Amino acid sequence: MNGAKSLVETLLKSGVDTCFANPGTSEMHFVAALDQSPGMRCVLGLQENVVTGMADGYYRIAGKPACTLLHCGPGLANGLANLHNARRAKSGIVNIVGDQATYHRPLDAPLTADTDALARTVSAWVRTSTHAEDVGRDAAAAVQAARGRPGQIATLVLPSDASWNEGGRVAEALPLLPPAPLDPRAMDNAARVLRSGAKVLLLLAGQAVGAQGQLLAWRIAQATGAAVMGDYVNGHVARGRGRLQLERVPYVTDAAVKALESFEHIVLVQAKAPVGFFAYPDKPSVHHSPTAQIHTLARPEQDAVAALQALVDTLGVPQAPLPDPGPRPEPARGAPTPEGLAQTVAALMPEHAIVSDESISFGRGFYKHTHAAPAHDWLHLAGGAIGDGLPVATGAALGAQGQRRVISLQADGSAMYSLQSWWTQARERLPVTTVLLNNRKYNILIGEYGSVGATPGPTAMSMLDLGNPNLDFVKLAEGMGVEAARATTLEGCADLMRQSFARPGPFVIDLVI
Ligand SMILES: Cc1ncc(C[n+]2csc(CCOP(=O)(O)OP(=O)(O)O)c2C)c(N)n1
Repeated sequence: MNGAKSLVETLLKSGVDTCFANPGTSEMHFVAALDQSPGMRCVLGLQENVVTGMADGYYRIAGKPACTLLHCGPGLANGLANLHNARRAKSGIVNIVGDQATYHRPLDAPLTADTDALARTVSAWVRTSTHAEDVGRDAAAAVQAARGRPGQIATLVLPSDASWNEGGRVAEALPLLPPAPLDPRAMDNAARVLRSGAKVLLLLAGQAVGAQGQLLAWRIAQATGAAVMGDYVNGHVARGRGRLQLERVPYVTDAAVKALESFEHIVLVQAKAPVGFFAYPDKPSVHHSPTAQIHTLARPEQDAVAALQALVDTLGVPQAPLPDPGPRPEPARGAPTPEGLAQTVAALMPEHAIVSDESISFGRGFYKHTHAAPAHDWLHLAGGAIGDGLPVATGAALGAQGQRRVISLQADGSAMYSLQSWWTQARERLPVTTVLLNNRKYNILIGEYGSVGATPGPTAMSMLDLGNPNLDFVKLAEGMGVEAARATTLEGCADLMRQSFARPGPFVIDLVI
C-alpha cells in the first residue's frame, strides 16, 4: 500500500468521510486512492478559499471534521482567509496540503514555498509526513487534534513521495481528547458574583450559545436577575422557537458601550471580554465599563454546558421555561428593508433551516425579527474576513447530508470573493437558497469612513462603488448552473423563496436593496 492509500483508509477509520478538494500534481496519488477506497465523499471547489470555507461550514453543522486537499504553499495561501474564519469559529478541519517531493524541495522549483510557515498562521497542529510509513500515524493524530475541544485546524503536509512510496500503514483511530477540567474556584467565584445583587452580565459564546447552554444560562439569569447576551459573532447559534431570544453585543462602538455600560460584573462563558472589531479615534477599544470586573466561568477548551450546569447546581436554581417569542411573523411587503426581509425569512423558513449570515451591514438587526421563526441554526462570519458566507452555506448543506434547507443571506461585495461556491452547489445539487443582498456598494465601509474621521472624496467613494459596471448576479448564477431570478420587492422575494424551498437544489434570489 502506498502512503496516499494509507491516508485515505486512516481518515475513514477515524470517522472523516468528506473531503473538500482542489488538487494538483502533488495530490494525484491521494485522488487516485479515493477511487480505490470507497466511502470518502469528495467535493470539488474551484478555488481554495471555497474549499476551506466549505470545510468550516461542514464542521459547524456535522460537528465533526472533514478534510481538505490543497495544492502546495500557494494553494494553501489561497485558502488562508477562510481557514482564519474557521479558526475563529473554532471549527475542526483536517487540512491536507500536498507538496513537493522531499528530494525535489531543495531544487527550488516554481511552486516551492514555505508551506509550514503559511500553515502555522492558522493551525493549532502542523506536521509534515516525510515517509510513507508515517502517513497513517500522522493522519490519525491530525484527526485527533482537529476533533479537540474546541475544534481546531490540524494541517498535515504531504510531500508527494510520501504519497506514492510503498510502505503505507493504516492507523487506528485515536481517542477523543477530553475537555480541560473545570475550575471549582471559577464556579464559586461566579456564584458569589451572581448572588451579590450587583448588575451582572452572563456573556455567552462557543458551545454556550447552543440550545442547552442557553437554557441553563436563562435559568441562572431568572433566579439571580443577571442579564444574558451572546458575542457579536459566533460559529453556530441555536435560534428560533424553543430557544432563548438571545441578543448580540452590538457591532458599532457607541451602541456596544451603551449596551454594556451598566454592568458591574461580566461572567464569560467561552466568550472574551468585549472589544471592538477595530479601534477608532477618540473611542474606547474595550467596550465594557472600565470599572466592570471580568470573571471567567469557562474557557473555550472547557465544557461550557458542564460549567453552566455546575453553576445551576451550586446556586440551586429552579427550572424556568424559556420566554415565548410571540407569534410567527407574516411575510412583509413593499420595498426591501432589513426588518422586512428578516420578517419574511422568519415567516417562510422551513423547520430546522440553517442560515449562513454574511449579510454585513444590511443584516445587523436580523436577530430581533427572527426569534419567532421555527427552530434553526445561525452561522456567522466569525473571523471578519469576508468571502465565507457562500462556502460556509455550501459546506453546511453537505454537513446536513442535504436534508436541511440552507438560507444564505449574502451581501454582494462579499459574495464576489468566493462566488464559485454556486458551481459546487449546482454540481452537488444542494438545497441552498441564496438571498443576494444587492446594494451595489461596499456599504459598511461608507459608515467606517465616518467612524475613523476620514473625509472621502470622489476617488475614495468610487472605491466603494460596485455599480460601474453593475454585476448581473442572475447571469452569474445561471452561468454556474444555478437557477436564479431577480426581486425588487419583498413580496417578489417571498414568492421566490417559497418556490425555492419547495424544490431540491440551489437557487439564487438577486434582491435589489
Ligand atoms: C478578506 C477581507 N478583505 C477585505 C475586507 C474589508 N471589508 C470589510 S466589509 C467590506 C465590504 C463589504 O461589502 P458588501 O459585502 O457588499 O456588504 P455591505 O457593506 O454592502 O453591507 C470590505 C471590503 C475584509 N473584512 N476582509
